[in-house]
Parts: sequence; structure tokens; C-alpha cells
Amino acid sequence: MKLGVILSLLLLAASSLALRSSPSPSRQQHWLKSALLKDVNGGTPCAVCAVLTGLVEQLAEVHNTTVTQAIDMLCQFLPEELQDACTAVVKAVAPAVIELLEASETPDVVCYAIGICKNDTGEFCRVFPPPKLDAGESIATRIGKARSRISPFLAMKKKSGIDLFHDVLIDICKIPVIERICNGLNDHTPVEDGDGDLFSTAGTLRGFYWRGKDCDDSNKDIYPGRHTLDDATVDTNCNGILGVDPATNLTYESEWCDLSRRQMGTIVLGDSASAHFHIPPSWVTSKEISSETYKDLLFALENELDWPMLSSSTGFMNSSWPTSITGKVDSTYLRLRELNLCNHKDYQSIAWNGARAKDMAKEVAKAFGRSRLHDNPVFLTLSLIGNDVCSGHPNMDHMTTPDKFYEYTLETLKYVDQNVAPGSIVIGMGLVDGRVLYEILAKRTHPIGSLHDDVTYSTVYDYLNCLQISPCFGWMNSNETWRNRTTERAFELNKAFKQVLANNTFENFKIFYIDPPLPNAIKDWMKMGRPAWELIEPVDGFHPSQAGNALTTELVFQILAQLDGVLPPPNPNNAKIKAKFGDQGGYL
Ligand SMILES: *[C@@H]1O[C@H](CO)[C@@H](O)[C@H](O)[C@H]1NC(C)=O
Ligand SMILES: *[C@@H]1O[C@H](CO)[C@@H](O)[C@H](O)[C@H]1NC(C)=O
Ligand SMILES: *[C@@H]1O[C@H](CO)[C@@H](O)[C@H](O)[C@H]1NC(C)=O
Ligand SMILES: *[C@@H]1O[C@H](CO)[C@@H](O)[C@H](O)[C@H]1NC(C)=O
Ligand SMILES: *[C@@H]1O[C@H](CO)[C@@H](O)[C@H](O)[C@H]1NC(C)=O
Ligand SMILES: *[C@@H]1O[C@H](CO)[C@@H](O)[C@H](O)[C@H]1NC(C)=O
Ligand SMILES: *[C@@H]1O[C@H](CO)[C@@H](O)[C@H](O)[C@H]1NC(C)=O
Ligand SMILES: [Ca+2]
Ligand SMILES: [Ca+2]
Ligand SMILES: [Ca+2]
Repeated sequence: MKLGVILSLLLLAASSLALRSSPSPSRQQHWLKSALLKDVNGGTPCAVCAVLTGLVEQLAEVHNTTVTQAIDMLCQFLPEELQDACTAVVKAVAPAVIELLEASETPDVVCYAIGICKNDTGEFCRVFPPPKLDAGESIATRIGKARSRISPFLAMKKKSGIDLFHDVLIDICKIPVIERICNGLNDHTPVEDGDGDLFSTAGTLRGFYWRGKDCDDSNKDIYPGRHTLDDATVDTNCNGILGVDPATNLTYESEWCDLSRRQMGTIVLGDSASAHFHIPPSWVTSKEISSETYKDLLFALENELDWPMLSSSTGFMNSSWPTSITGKVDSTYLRLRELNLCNHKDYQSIAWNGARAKDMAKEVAKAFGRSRLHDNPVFLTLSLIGNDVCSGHPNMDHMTTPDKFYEYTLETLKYVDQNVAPGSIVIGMGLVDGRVLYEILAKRTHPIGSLHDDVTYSTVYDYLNCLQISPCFGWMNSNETWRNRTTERAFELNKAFKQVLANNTFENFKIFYIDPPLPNAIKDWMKMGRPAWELIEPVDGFHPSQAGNALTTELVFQILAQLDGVLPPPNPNNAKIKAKFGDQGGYL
């Protein structure tokens, strides 16, 4: 029954989770559950309550309806599967919310009054403008007054013993539609994979939006990236190149794709930035909410709110989801494919929201599908741009130390070395200097405040810190000392990364360290007369946007072009491949 609210909770919760370290999924509690149940001043449920209540209030204003009608409208806009559930939940909490909103209480006060936001630290965590207090009134007495207004509701809630936002969330992964999503989120490998080769014929749940589509899901020796010179009758590497050239009696694979062409698969081992985390701003922009707004919601959740198929590393298509995401796509994969069409479909995004160096070494890296003996070499990017310094509420204990970072990075690279074919390339991307985020966004208006221009990113950042659910306490912080400290550690970790490279040699790949090109990307963008904020995700205020992803690729390739022996040469047979095989079977 509570599905609608839960889903909305999920997506907002995930927004505050994206770059944050999450407990390993192998732990008993599902990371999603534990994150949602985090409980300082009400944590994520408090934030979700305030944002949803705020949206309802704004919708009523935009459409000149009552609060009740606005709630109904929001439920109707959700995907059909969720509407009944939404209506049912709403019946449970709506009377109290409606009563308080109609008495002009702010969404933050409403959520304290109904008990979802809690008073653990004494602070009043608010994202919307503060209530106008009467003379002599304190925020605590105001909340008390709101409570007494809805005392019948609170008494009933107490009697029934149902704590909607807690009891329900504990069982969140048992609900059918959610179960699929939870299971998918529990692993970094495809949920549907008939032959266990780590490639899928499904799209979401870590399927072909993440790694090239399996062209035979009943044969584990047929998958993208496999090295072959054969493929006379069966396309064993799924690149669409197949058959024998009657002029020579050689297979097209051996004639046009032989090893001297340096075929390479694209792999990224990374975090939410690599996976291209994105929450459509229209989801939280009251003026834009319509029956179209949430139609990609389930799809997005099944992809963990990531859009790897449009990302800077493994993007391979233009957006087919125009209400949710638009913009130019450019990627490492597309560029390697352009150099050599034999690389078609050979991409893997092994990126995980919240990953830090330890997760990468112990778990995430092991999810890539590659055989040193049977597969082509890879062009692999290892990119953890911030989680190792981002947590810390509010001390530095949770930041990874340079020694540990060195150890974990080396462990990851050793694993890679054992599993990739000789001639591979690894690009080690350093941590970013996240101070630019605050500089660019602090004074701008967040989408949830766009109706009245009354919620800045600075307010949102401090709000998330108040609830201790920020994806990056240190950089998304109005305290400059903290922003500086976070950057200091990031630079120390980059130094450790370079030391790993200086002190070690690897058998099967050459490795190059590069600093993240974000600062230069911003400069370039502004030179083109464009505002810097366009490069940053509007809802989370943290990740690179679609434009930021495409520009990152451009700049990374400018750097790589300067380095000797990194980029493979173009395949002189590309035109012939294109003429004979067209789009090589596409991707979907
Ligand atoms: C809003 O609705 C009310 C009653 O339904 C109506 O009286 C009022 O004129 C409407 N306002 C606008 C701006 O449409
Ligand atoms: C929380 O409780 C403390 C102590 O009772 C009080 O001083 C403070 O104003 C309360 N804060 C809120 C937001 O209710
Ligand atoms: C290809 O093989 C066929 C049958 O084995 C043979 O008849 C033909 O002459 C060969 N063509 C070339 C170009 O070698
Ligand atoms: C995306 O669209 C642009 C413009 O139409 C086109 O040039 C480009 O090839 C497309 N990219 C992909 C990956 O299909
Ligand atoms: C900023 O944070 C530092 C470190 O916690 C603290 O010492 C300082 O007082 C804070 N500054 C402000 C203006 O809050
Ligand atoms: C933060 O760092 C910048 C640049 O390194 C420096 O100019 C500024 O004074 C520092 N601020 C604080 C509060 O430490
Ligand atoms: C790696 O090399 C640096 C000097 O480049 C040295 O200071 C450091 O101790 C070495 N670290 C390890 C773990 O070998
Ligand atoms: Ca498979
Ligand atoms: Ca297969
Ligand atoms: Ca083939």
C-alpha cells in the first residue's frame, strides 16, 4: 500500500546517497534501508517529507487548487503501477499535512509536527524559508502549536502503532516492484544473465545500459570483447562483424580486425560520477510537473538513478528519455569505437554510487567481466573523484588516509593486472578539487525553490548537513575551513596515487595518471560564453551534468593525445566495415 511514498522516498534518498560511502551490500542490512533509516534529526525521511510537502504546496499554488487536489494530482502523475499505492498512503498522512499547510505552516514545520523530522541536536533543520514567528514565539513552541492542531491525527498514529516512515521502510525490499530494484542494487553484475558471462540481454538492472549486450545469452563463450579471428558463421564477440570474404577466403574478423589494429574494450571502474548520476530536475520543479514528468521513474530507479549509456566513459547512444535528460553525448567508448569499429559494443561501466577506494579494491573492481587469455586488451579508467574525502560528519575520521588509499589503489591495480590482456592501458584519474561547487552554486536557486526563488544551494547544503545525509559534508558546506580541509586531503590522496605508479610496475598495462579536467572544463565552458553551473547536476548540486560529461571526454582526450602510445591508431578498414556491416547491429 505504501509504494508511492516509498518510491518517492527512494529517489530522493538516493539523491543524498550518490557520492557518499555506503555500507557494503554484503552486510546484513541493505544499504538502501540503512541509509533511509539513518536517524539524525529525522535523516532522509525528514528531507523527503519536507521536499514532497513543499512540492504539494507549490503544485496547489501553480494550478490554483486545494492541497487535497494537489496531492491527488501528484499521485496521478506517478507511473500507473504506483498510483493506487500512492493514493492509499496519502489517505493515511494527508489529513494532517493538509490541515497544517492550509494553516500556512511551512513544509519544514509540518514535517516536525507530524513527527518525521526529529529534534536530536536542538537545531531546526529547514530547507524552505523559516516560518514567521509571532512575538515571543520560538521555533519549538511553534512546532508544539502545530502539533496540538493535529492532535487527533497524532493520537491515532500512536494508538495504531504505525510509524509509516520507519516500519514500512524496514520491509522496503520485500515489496514486489521494489524487490527487483533492491536485488539489482545489491550487486554490480547483471541481474538477468542466462549463461553467467556477466553480459545480459536486458537493459536495466546492470544490463546492456551498463555493459555491451550479450548476443547469445545461452553461451558463455559468446560476449562483447572476446578476442577472435574466427567468426565465420557465428558472431562470437557481438561486434556485428561476421562471415568470410569471398575474395580472400579469410574471415572479416581476421582481415579487418586483427591484433595489429589494437582493438580495445572500454572499462570504467568508478563512482556515481563515472556512472553519471542524474535526477531529472523536472521531478522537483513544481512549475514543470505534469503527467509526463515521472514516466521514466521506474526505469531510472532500475538503473540506480545512473545514466551510464550517456556517460563520459561508456556513453553509446543519444538520450531516448527527453523528459528526463538531454544533451550532447561523447565518451571514451565512442572515441575508441570511432578509431576502430571492431570495438563495437565492447564497453563496461563498473561504477557504483558511493564507491571509495576500499569498496573498489574489495568488491566493485571484481565485477568487471574480462579474461586475460580470451579477451581483447582494455582501455580502463580508474576514477574515484571524491567519496574518499567526502564523508565526515563532522570530523575527519571518515576520510581515507593517504596510506590506506595507497594500499587500496595498489590492490585494485593488481587485480586489474591479473585480469586484462597484455597491451592494455589504464588511466588513473585523481580526485577533484570540489571547492568549485560551492563557488559556482552557493548563491544560485535550487530547483525546489524555483517557484519563489527562495531556496539556494547553500541552504540545501547546510540542510543536508543538519540531517547528516549530505553526499559530501566537506565540500557542500558553507564553512570555508571545511571546504579547504577536504581539498587538502584530496590532494594528499592524489599524491599517494602518483606514488603507487612511481613505485610499481604492472605486467599487462601501462598506466597514466591525470588530474580531473573539471577546472579546465569550467574555464573552457565560460570562454564559450556559457555559465559554469550548466556543467553541474542541478538537483544534487554535485555531479557533472550531461554537458559536463561530454566536455570531460573532450578534455581527457586532449590530454591523452599528448601522451605517447596511449591512444591506439585508427583502423584503416573502418570504411570497409561500415560499408559492409552498417551499424553493426546497434546496441539494443
Ligand atoms: C483560483 O480558484 C478560485 C476558486 O476556484 C477562483 O475564485 C480564483 O479566481 C482562481 N484564481 C486564479 C488566479 O485563477
Ligand atoms: C529541541 O529541543 C531543545 C531542548 O528542549 C530546544 O531548546 C530546541 O528549541 C528544540 N528544537 C526544535 C527544532 O524543536
Ligand atoms: C576459396 O575457397 C573455395 C573453396 O575452398 C575455392 O574454390 C576458392 O578458389 C577459394 N578462393 C580464393 C580466392 O582463394
Ligand atoms: C547523436 O546525435 C547527433 C546529432 O544528431 C549525431 O551526430 C550523433 O552521431 C548521435 N550519437 C549517437 C551515439 O548516436
Ligand atoms: C568552520 O569549521 C571549523 C572546523 O570545525 C570551526 O572551527 C569554525 O568555527 C567554523 N567556522 C564557522 C564560521 O562556523
Ligand atoms: C582556503 O584556501 C584558500 C586558497 O587556498 C585561501 O585563500 C583561504 O584563505 C582559505 N580559507 C580558510 C578559511 O582557510
Ligand atoms: C613509494 O615511493 C615513495 C617515493 O616516491 C616513497 O616515499 C614511499 O615510501 C613508497 N611507498 C611504498 C609503500 O613503497
Ligand atoms: Ca550472458
Ligand atoms: Ca553469452
Ligand atoms: Ca565478430
